Amino acid sequence: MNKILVTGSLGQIGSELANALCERYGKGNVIVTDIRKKTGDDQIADCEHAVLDVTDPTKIADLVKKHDIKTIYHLAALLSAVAEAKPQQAWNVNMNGLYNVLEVAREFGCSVFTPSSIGAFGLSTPHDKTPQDTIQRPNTMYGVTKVAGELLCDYYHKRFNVDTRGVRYPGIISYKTLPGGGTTDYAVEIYYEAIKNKKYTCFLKAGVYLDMMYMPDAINAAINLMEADSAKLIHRNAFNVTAMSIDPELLAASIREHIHGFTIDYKIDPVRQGIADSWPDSMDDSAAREEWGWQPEYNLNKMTQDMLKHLKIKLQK
Ligand code: NAD
Ligand code: AKB
Repeated sequence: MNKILVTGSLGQIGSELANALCERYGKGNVIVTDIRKKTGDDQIADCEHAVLDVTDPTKIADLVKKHDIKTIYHLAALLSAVAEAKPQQAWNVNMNGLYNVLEVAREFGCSVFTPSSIGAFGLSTPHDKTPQDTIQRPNTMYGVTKVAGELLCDYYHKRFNVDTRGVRYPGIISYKTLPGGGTTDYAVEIYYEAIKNKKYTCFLKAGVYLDMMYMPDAINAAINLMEADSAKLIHRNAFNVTAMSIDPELLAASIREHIHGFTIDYKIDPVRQGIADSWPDSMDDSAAREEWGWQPEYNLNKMTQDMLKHLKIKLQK
């Protein structure tokens, strides 16, 4: 069995992906890493854990050599809102971190999964049914690093034959680990506040449609793409994938079906509103469906039922 390294594994996606990888491939075959040491509060798989800053190429190489790693799920990054607040650090972590991972992958023959994002698009991109191949001129540091990352991964595949793969994730909704500072975080916060206070003040406007996906689908997307037949992949590093296109009102309405009297009001954060306005309303993910059989399981209502069920247990309500 090839061994797997996960970077950024204490984050929203990493914490759940690490568990799924352990279940699928065995705990002994997964090494989880993050710049932070894990604490008792972290939802993280019971497998080997190491502290790893992805801006340190020597440490990445040491871990890959030590554990004979053959696959890297590279999740360490700063998300859109944090990246706008700290653009220099975002460039360093998102770009130099990725470059370091790709260089180690080239040297040691690893495959690499790297998520891109709806953030890789910009104002001049067609916003409805955003095509797989289209204009990408993002005006955020997060978006710049995501487009450059997609291109860098393509380059490492063509030039060095590194098996690089990736998806453009939409906003990911989950109940285990809180999101790390993105524009779509409202779609997670709203569930917590609905259970705790029966009301939520949203930082994005009503009517802002964005693609979203429930965590189990996001995890399946990563694993299924990495297991897909390489010969069938045309768009290796930047597959549009989506499960639903929703705005805060639609999300609130689906929660209201279960929590009667739930209300939403609005206090707009201009930075995150500006970012959301530049992103697609809905993506066309037909390339992912055709090339590796992408198919989400959760729509809005199925997700809301599951989120509320698990969060009520977590929040003891
Ligand atoms: P997150 O912010 O929840 O987690 C990122 C993790 O990276 C954190 O645990 C953090 O401690 C770690 N980290 C930060 N700097 C590091 C460094 N220098 N070295 C090592 N680790 C470092 O992010 P996430 O939501 O889990 O996102 C994972 C990936 O998926 C990112 O590339 C992100 O852009 C992408 N993505 C996420 C979403 C989403 O909605 N969550 C959507 C689209 C794309
Ligand atoms: C963010 O909002 O930054 C992320 C993303 C969609 O990339 N959730």
